[in-house]
Amino acid sequence: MSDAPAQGTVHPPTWEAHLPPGTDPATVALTPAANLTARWVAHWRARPSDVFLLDDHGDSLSGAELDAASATAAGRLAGRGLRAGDRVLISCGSSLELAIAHIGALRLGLVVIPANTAYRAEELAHIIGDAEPRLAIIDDPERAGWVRQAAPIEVLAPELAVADADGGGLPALDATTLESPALIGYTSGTTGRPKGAVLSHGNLLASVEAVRIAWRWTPSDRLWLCLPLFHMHGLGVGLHGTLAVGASAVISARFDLDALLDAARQRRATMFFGVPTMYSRLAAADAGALANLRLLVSGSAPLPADLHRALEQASGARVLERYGMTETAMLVSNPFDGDRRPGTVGIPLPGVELRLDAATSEVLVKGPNVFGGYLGRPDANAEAFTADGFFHTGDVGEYDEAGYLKLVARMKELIISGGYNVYPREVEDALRLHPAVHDAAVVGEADPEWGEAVTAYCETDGSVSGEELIAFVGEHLARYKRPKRVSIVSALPRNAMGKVVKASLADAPTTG
Ligand code: MLC
Ligand code: AMP
Repeated sequence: MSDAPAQGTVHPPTWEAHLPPGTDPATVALTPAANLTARWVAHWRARPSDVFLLDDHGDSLSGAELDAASATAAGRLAGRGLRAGDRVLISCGSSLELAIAHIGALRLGLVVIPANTAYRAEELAHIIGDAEPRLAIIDDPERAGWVRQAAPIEVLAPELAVADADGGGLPALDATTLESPALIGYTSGTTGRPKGAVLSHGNLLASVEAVRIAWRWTPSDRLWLCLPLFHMHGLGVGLHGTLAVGASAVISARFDLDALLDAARQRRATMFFGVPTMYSRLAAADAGALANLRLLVSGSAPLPADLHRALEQASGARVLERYGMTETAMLVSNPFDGDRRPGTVGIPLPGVELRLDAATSEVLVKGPNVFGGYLGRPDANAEAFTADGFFHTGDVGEYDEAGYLKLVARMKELIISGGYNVYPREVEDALRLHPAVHDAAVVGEADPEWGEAVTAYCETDGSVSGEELIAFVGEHLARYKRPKRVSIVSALPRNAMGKVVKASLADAPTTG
């Protein structure tokens, strides 16, 4: 008999494996405050002169400053008539002003809809039509114009911490409950047009408490936070986690190797969270600089096992890979103590129950971090959960010989390029809008820099080039969704039903 347990008989480690030695699991409380912002504010008031947020330009905010500035921002929003439960769209590059605006909105009880700054008019209009925000905070005039075209709502710049005439007095702050919605993250989930995943204060607090415990994140840590603050990784883990721990973060507007080296050496950063594309660039440049950091976390896309090993060889650091989603925040992580296994995402985080569907091996999850459902989508919600309340992730998993989870495939049609999600359907639809395109099929092909590169195969009337089609897609969709490669083919491979066979696309004859 083989020593390796057969798939299905492995009993994977449960979340207790993440606890510091000697911790009684019964004492772990994942929602130790009335809501998310109450948890943050308690740290600022306990240590008012400590620095909590910094930026690349040398500016910083102490606890007392963050408390006052976010209250002023909340007052500005209240002065515009916004009340707890109202929705606000925020689409801004990273800055201290953005952080203050976001925190102020949440303290007022508003529901924040973060939107990628790369989105173009049509992508923003879909979100605005679906979520009906009452106000938008945008840092760019072109995007502000697109928002106003989509709906007659007020658009403010992120600099809200300046009281104005309609400041509106002091609203009630930090007064929501754990059940109150806090964030609506747009994602296409398994299929279709992007849907708004509604996450409550309790969901977000439980997730950051779980990683605080699992990663031994302490107030003396300083995160170099260059991930954008409009997706779960940078916002829900990086910023919210820093604030919940009472730690500090250097907010950086972009991923830049020199800035990371500077942060590690001069700004006393102890942690870095990145997507695999960032780690691959670091490995090619100066991975040795990572040696100064206490913890390196990778997520949002698979970290290739050989890149994991190359980083260890160059820096001595063993990257900790974890797995999460917009709908669930953080789910599974390699352990802080113990083996970090390349090619796996690890063990369920505190509070997370996980099982693999017996028929499909789809990863199914349940826990206080898992969202309640998509906004206004009873149809999608009925399909998203099992009868006993487990969420269908759309990821296919298996356990390795130590019981660590490996993600081996996706049931959902999704391309992950540099940590950003691209849905083949939306790129195909954009390509089909071009008058010379008869039909198009889009897939993700393996790519050393982006992990997966958006790749298009188009049947055309012969009057358009691949370059022109790439530019055309960029007029309709965020630029990172543009195909990196376009092949003009004489015919897309189809099955007997006339459906495109995506697995055979690479063999389709091209027309030059
Ligand atoms: C930028 N470009 C991309 C791209 N990012 N193309 C494909 N995929 C991407 N991810 C293109 C731009 O359109 C531009 O093209 C050119 O690259 C340079 O743009 P840039 O902005 O200067 O790029 P750069 O700063 O190098 O961006 C690379 C990156 C960025 C890796 C830093 O993509 C990034 O921040 N990724 C992180 C995404 C993220 O936060 N994901 C978390 C999702 S939450 P042109 O032609 O216009 O010049 C989630 C849950 C979980 O998944 O588990 O965490
Ligand atoms: P998003 O919808 O942007 O939240 O992306 C979530 C998806 O990213 C998950 O369903 C996974 O497919 C993928 N993902 C996140 N972390 C990892 C990881 N460490 N390895 C592989 N895929 C990941």
